[in-house]
Amino acid sequence: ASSLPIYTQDEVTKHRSVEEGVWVTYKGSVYDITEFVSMHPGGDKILLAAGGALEPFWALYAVHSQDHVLEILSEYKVGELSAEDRLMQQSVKSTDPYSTDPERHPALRINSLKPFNAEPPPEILSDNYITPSAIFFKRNHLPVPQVDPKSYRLQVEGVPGGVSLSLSLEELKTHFPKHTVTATLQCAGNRRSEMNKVKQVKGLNWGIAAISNATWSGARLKDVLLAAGYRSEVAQQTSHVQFEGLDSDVTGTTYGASIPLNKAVSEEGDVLLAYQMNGEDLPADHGYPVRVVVPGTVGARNVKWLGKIIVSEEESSSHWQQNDYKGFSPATDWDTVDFKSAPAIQELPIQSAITQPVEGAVVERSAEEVTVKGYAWSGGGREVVRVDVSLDGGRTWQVAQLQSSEKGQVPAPSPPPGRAWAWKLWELTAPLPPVVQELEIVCKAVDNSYNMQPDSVAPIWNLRGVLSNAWHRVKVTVKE
Ligand code: HEM
Ligand code: MTE
Ligand code: MO
Repeated sequence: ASSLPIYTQDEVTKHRSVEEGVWVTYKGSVYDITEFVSMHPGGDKILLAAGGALEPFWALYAVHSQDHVLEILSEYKVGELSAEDRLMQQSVKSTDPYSTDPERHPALRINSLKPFNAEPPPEILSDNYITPSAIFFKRNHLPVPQVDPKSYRLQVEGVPGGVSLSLSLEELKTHFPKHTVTATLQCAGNRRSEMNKVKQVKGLNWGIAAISNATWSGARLKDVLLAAGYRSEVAQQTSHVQFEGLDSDVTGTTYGASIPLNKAVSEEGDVLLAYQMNGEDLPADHGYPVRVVVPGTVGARNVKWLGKIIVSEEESSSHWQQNDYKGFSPATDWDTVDFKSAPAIQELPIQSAITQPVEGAVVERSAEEVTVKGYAWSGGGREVVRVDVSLDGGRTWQVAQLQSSEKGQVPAPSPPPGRAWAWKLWELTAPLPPVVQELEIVCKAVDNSYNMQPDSVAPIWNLRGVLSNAWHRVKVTVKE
């Protein structure tokens, strides 16, 4: 039993500012966190909980479900909540904002449950040229919003000299030609775990599968902007197209991002307001009913659950456009970083990775051969033209076979120049090198601008762990 005083909820509620003191409750205890407010790593969002319970906020920001957070909290305990008020709290039990998230495929490897972030096992990834939606990597910053397709409206604003539009799902589907694009999406944080091994970075510890490939169908963004009165003579070519999602946090802040207007209106840009993925309605996790697909561009700009499109002279002011998804020097740390000093990531660099065999696998000497598989992709519509594979840590190389459609199907014709939006899967079957007990398998890809991957990760390390695209290395044992 604690000898600390007992407080009523009314007394706690009086402490909601730094001047009056900031009190909160957690599991029936009372905390005076006034001193901690200025030290909080999450900034002054902490004040949202002032005078009330932490639980609903911590349910939204799962970063708090760690022992070290509870240890910090325990230092500020000043009392217990009265039994009556405790009962009250239990009856209005915090509703979990993630309780309406959809069911997910059990094969996914979960990086974080709330919000939901998961990637498929790599060996499944390379089994399908078109990634089945159920195992397509999922990257959510917030709870999945529930959108009623009947009342859904897509707002379009800010077209210079044009008009605002408010389109129903039906109108988007019937007033604009349907266009289909096969495009690979990759998160800027794909392969972050390899950077983490060099030195700790901040972010989800993605393996090599925060990348997937799908066919997307919808209206061209260009056509919708034209319908809103877009004319190239009037538009500022330096403008941006901002996208707002319908997913939001407790403060009502929505997910947002932007792309350059040039990409949005380009005949060759293939930017879609997609309502279908792999021939079906978009799944809830991938943006139902409408998402932006910006081929060749980092995942973060492919805004899901799209609510609003705004043409503007400014980039999106969203946290994810301004203070995240940017690259820095290995010399930059959290004390010196100035997010304004770097451009937002748009097109991604050349990338490839080995999906089979996986690290630590055993190959039998008696098999005489080893088959290596993987994916390769480059941003900005640049086509992968070659993948080199080494079985001896990069001393000697062999050229892998590239696959640009589902196995057994007629190979897709080469994409028009600058519009290679989809990855290539690749494969190499080679004789096992004699004598060795271990293979260090390495891959590296080349795109049609002859961009190549850097050979190691340390020189491209950055504090946020983005743009991790060094040669991929996998060690396997050869069993005699
Ligand atoms: C992050 C403590 C209340 C929002 C953190 C972290 C700590 C912390 C230690 C860093 C965790 C890590 O990265 O390992 C606390 C304590 C609280 C509190 C002790 C109460 C006494 C809140 C509340 C909110 C909030 C009420 C929101 C309404 C956040 C956010 C971050 C964060 C958004 C992530 C910041 C980032 O990484 O960008 N908090 N927190 N916190 N907190 Fe809190
Ligand atoms: N759109 C909204 N509205 N909310 C989000 O959290 N995440 C972005 C992007 N679009 C996100 C979003 C990020 S960082 C990525 S990598 C892709 O969606 C992931 O798309 P996927 O979940 O369909 O794979
Ligand atoms: Mo992402």
